[in-house]
Amino acid sequence: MKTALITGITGQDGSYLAEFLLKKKYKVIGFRRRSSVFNTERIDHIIGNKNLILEYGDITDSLSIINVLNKYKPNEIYNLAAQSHVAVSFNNPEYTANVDALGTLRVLEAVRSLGLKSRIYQASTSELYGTNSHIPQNEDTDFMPASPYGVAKLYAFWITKIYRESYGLYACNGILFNHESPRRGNTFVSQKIIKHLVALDNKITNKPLELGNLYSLRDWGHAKEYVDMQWRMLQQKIPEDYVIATGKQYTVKEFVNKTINALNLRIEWTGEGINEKGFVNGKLWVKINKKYFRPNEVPTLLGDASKAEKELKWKPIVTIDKLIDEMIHAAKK
Ligand code: NDP
Ligand code: GDR
Repeated sequence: MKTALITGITGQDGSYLAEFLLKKKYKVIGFRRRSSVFNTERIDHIIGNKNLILEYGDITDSLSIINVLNKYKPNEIYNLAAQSHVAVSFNNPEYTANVDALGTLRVLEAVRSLGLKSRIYQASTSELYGTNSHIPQNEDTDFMPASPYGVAKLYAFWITKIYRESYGLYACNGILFNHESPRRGNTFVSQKIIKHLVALDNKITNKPLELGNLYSLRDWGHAKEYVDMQWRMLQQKIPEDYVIATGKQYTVKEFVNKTINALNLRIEWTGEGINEKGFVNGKLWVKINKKYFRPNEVPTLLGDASKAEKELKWKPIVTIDKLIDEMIHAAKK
C-alpha cells in the first residue's frame, strides 16, 4: 500500500485529492493545522476512513514537518498548504512568504536531510506569469509575478527545481491555472459571485454584490479534474513541470453574465469604471467597490496545457458553464 502525505488537506484541492487517493487505495496522511474552530468541513465525510490519518502540523514549523515525514516516510508528498489568497498577500506579505516560499523549502529540506525517496508535488500557479501578457502561457513563458503571493510561489517553484537538479529529488511543479468547485473558499471571485447572486435570487439578501476589477481574464477549470493531474505528475519516469489549464479565458464580468444566464435571469449593465453597475429586473445587483481592487493586477491568464495533454494523457472535460451550474446547484442547498 502506498502512503501519501497531503499538506493543506483541509483546503479545496486537498479534500478532492484525499478522496482521489483513498479511492486508489492509498494510505493518506493529512497534515493540518490546529484551529480554534473546526476547519475540517471539506473532509468531514471521509474522516473515519481507516486509511486516512490526520496529524497536526504547520508548514511554518520545521519540527512538525520532520516528525510527520519521519514517522510515515510517505511515497508521495503533495505540498498544497499555502496562504492562497492573492489580495490577502498584499496585507500579509511576510507571512505569505513564510508559508508559501519557506514552507516549500522546509518540506524539500526535510525530505533531503532524512534521506527519503518521497516524490514531491509542489502546488505552483499561473500567478507566476503575473504581468506577462504573452498568451497562451506555457512551461517556457517567462515568469513576472505581480503580488507577494506570486513572488513567494516563484521562490517555491525555483527551490523545487533546484532540489530536483541538485540532489536528484523527484520533485515536480504543477503550474495550475485557476480551478474552482463547490468547495472553493467564499472570498475567491467565482464562489463570491455565485453565492451572492443565488442569495439575491432567493431573496435571502437584497444587498448588491460588490466586486473589484471586472475585466481581468482568467482560465477557470474544475478542481476535481486538476487533482488527478497532480497525481499523474508523480507517476512519470522523470520528474518534470507541467501547465494545467483549460485553454479558454473569460473576464470576471463574463463570469457574472454566465451565472446570471444559468439562473435564467437577464442583467443590464450601465456606467463605466467605478460607476459600472448591473441591474436585474430594474434592481441594482452588481456594483463596484474599490476596496476589492488590488494594488497590482494580473490582467490576463490563458494556459497552454499541450505538454500535459500529450505526456499525462489528459484533456479537461468540465466547461465553465458546467462548473457554474454545479456551483449554483451546491449554493442553493
Ligand atoms: P485553499 O486556500 O483552499 O487551501 C489551502 C490549504 O493550506 C488549507 O488546508 C489551509 O489550512 C492550508 N494552510 C494554510 N496555511 C498553512 C500553514 N501555515 N500550515 C499548514 N497548512 C496551511 O487552497 P486551494 O486548495 O485552492 O489550493 C491548493 C494549493 O494550490 C495552494 O498552494 C494554492 O496556492 C495552489 N494553487 C491553487 C489554485 C486554485 O485555483 N485553487 C491554482 C494554482 C495554485 P486551513 O484550512 O487551516 O486554512
Ligand atoms: P486569483 O483568484 O487572484 O486569480 O488567485 P480570485 O478568484 O481571488 O480573483 C480572480 C480575479 O477576480 C478579480 N476580482 C475579485 N477577486 C476577488 N477575490 N474578490 C472580488 O471581489 C473581486 N473582484 C474582482 C481579481 O482582481 C482577479 O483578477 C487564485 C487563487 O486560487 C491562487 O491561490 C491561485 O494561485 C490562482 O488563482 C491561480
